[in-house]
Amino acid sequence: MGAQMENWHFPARYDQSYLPDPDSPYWFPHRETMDPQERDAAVLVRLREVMEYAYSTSTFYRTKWDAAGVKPADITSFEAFEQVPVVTKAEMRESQANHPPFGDYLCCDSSEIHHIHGTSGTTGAPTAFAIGRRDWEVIADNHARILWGMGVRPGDTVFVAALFSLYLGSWGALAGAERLHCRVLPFGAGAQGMTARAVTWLARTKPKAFYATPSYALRLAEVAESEGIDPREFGLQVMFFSGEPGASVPAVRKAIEDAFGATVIDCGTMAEMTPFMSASATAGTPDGMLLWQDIVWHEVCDPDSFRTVPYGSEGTPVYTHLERTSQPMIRLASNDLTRWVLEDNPCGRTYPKLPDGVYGRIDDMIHIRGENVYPTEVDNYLRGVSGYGGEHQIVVRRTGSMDEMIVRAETTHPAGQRDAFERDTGSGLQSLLGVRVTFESVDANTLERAEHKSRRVVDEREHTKR
Ligand code: 8LQ
Repeated sequence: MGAQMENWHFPARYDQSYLPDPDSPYWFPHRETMDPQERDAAVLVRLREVMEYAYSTSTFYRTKWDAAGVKPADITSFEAFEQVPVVTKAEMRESQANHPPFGDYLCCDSSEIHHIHGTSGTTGAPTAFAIGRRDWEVIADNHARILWGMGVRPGDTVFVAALFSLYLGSWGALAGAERLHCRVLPFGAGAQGMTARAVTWLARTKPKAFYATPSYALRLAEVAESEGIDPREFGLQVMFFSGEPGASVPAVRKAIEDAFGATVIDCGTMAEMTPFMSASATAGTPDGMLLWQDIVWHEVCDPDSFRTVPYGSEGTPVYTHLERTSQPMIRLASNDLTRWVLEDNPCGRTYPKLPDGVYGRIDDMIHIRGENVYPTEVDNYLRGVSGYGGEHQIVVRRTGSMDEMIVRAETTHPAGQRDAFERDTGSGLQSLLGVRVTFESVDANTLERAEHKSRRVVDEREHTKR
């Protein structure tokens, strides 16, 4: 069974010169279209191998699993695998504080490390990611394969418009596009005046594919339009996004499609999980995200028990590397929210799918007066309102003993003519969310635009507690 799966080895080995038949929609036809139960059976054997590797090479996993009474050799069923305790970000931070800089879950020799990346550290101590040289090649292969699935082909120009620094998104997209023998334009993002220059370069090079965060694509469209350039003139065909919800938020997706005239593809798990594109839509199944289960094992779990929920249900993604030998993540808890299904995909791949993408983080969900509000719901709603100026902010504060939610949105309506907009949008939001909303409008182009991931929620209740 495993033997038929193309290049199915641990540690992974891929022929660096391989390219599929140009007419094939699949990079690895068998792996991508095989009976999912057969694939899962091969993955189960692999999970044991990865766990044996991690147990024998890292104190972190040995200590954690010994304490939980888990032995890699006992993982003979998915039920057994679901008993493996999840890894949390807090544990990784602690491991790195005690064993700097990479933690005691670094499973390869430090001479093997090829790239160091990390979290930005804006919300706490940064975490360092160490990626081995061989792992980097394998990541590039995986991403090339997924890009092929999106319809990107050798010789296509791929424009990468995300930060080239600690952030793994841009580097991972670059590695995949290079392995696919594309022409890559590693443009970057984030420097002064860079968005206007991106407009010039896009108009000049007319790339086929484009990678960024969804909020940055909307920002770019605004800048192009302010310079009198229709973003459709860039001729982009495939725009793939990761880093935050957006590409699967219907109104955001439509805004990007309308602005650029391109197919929007959602992808991305977590930086720790690089190859992070293992959850990704395809040209033939452009909506939602497919879970490429032979690259990373994706589970959608109950957030308390961390047992998988049935297909059709909501839960939190838990991820396991099947090919990483440096810092392999085995049951990494994401704290995100999603829903998964297993149904026939138009592209013919037999992977499960997240039909609505990843729609929020458990800790970003606003709990207010007994209701749960997803910031993406507000975004989706506002984008459908005529006269919306393109950006907004959600402020949650405590006044006396009551929590109050203020939504401040930009509008293109001139001052003095906003009453109907404010009244209708405020009451529309209120009935959608089921909580009282104080709605305010401000001039268009006055709220800050994200050059990277957007941060629209200001929860002032956190500050009052301190
Ligand atoms: N996150 C990332 N991708 C997302 C998506 N497509 N939809 C919804 N939320 C998404 C390097 C890649 O871009 C992955 C990445 O952004 O890694 P980070 O910086 O570690 O952030 C991971 C978090 O971004 C996830 O847990 C999601 O909340 C969000």
